[in-house]
Amino acid sequence: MLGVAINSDVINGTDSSSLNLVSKQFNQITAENAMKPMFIQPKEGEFHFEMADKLVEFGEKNSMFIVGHTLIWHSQTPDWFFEDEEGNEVTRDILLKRMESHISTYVGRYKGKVKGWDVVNEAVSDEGGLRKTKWYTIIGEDYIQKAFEFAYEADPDAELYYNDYSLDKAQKRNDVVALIKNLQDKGVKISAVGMQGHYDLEEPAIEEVEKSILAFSELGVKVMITELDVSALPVPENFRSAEVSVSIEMKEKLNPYTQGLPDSVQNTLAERYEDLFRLFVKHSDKITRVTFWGVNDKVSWKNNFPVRGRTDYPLLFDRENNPKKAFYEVNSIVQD
Ligand code: 9MR
Repeated sequence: MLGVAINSDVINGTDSSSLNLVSKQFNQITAENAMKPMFIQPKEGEFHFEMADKLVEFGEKNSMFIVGHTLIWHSQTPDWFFEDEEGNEVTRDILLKRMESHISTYVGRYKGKVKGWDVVNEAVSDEGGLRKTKWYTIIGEDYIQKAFEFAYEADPDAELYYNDYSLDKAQKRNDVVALIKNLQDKGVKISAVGMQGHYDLEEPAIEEVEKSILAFSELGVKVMITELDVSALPVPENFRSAEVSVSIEMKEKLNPYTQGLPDSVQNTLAERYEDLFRLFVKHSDKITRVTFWGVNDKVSWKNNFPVRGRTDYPLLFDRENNPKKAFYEVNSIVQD
């Protein structure tokens, strides 16, 4: 399966060119933002399903595999989950009830329609061990297990995923292997690990991505590349995960292609995509899908991360939705 994350303009149909392209080129969709907790349940008990309904309707109409992103995450989750009316932290029991209610209402609504869920997103910290999110500090480390159990109860047939970035790094890879084993030991259903795949022209090394594909699939779960993009821009020094602020002078150096991508870099990008897809095809018995994080270069989040306001070229389609060299490269590999 080849998938893509779509933003609200695509879901609404206001970006009809992208909508059209998505229906022709992809057979799986994920909402880039619209199905995150802050949009689904901005206030306790107030569910907003309009956008998710539209996405599901579009996906079903086009026979696409629909993925729900995401149920439990530290980001884009409203504070009310964790606080009482006075703003004090709630107890474990209350937070578990809120988690259950969010998951059962949401997953229950799309039972049989949303075929796979990013149940827990980015629970492992870059420094090692579990990230100390509010979910973790209030509920305890079994919050992950609980989230998977609630999702399973709401739709036993849905695929249930753990999704994270930098999974090519040895420490995170090992932490996620331990996390999955732990869930499996407890009898929790987990179908696949999502390796997000926010890459650049140099990192990560293909061998490191391969090690992770092998390590996860050895656990008996499937692997998915869930948020693929390849930044064509210089990476700020000592940055690879957090947002950085830079001086104006520095920003010019870090934003060299405002007038268009030189052919040489276009070729390098296509080669990088070629290397990645050769790896994915080599392991097609383990990898169930590859999903791009955005339809085209114009709407990619990479234009604003890790430095705001740059002109990046991370996807297969350019700012006018025309296929780039990387598109033809990927296409020829997946068609083979
Ligand atoms: O692409 C999304 C961007 O529009 C949002 O501003 C951002 C907010 O955190 O989330 C982006 O998507 C993220 C995804 O949901 C989870 N993995 C990392 C993605 C890039 O930040």
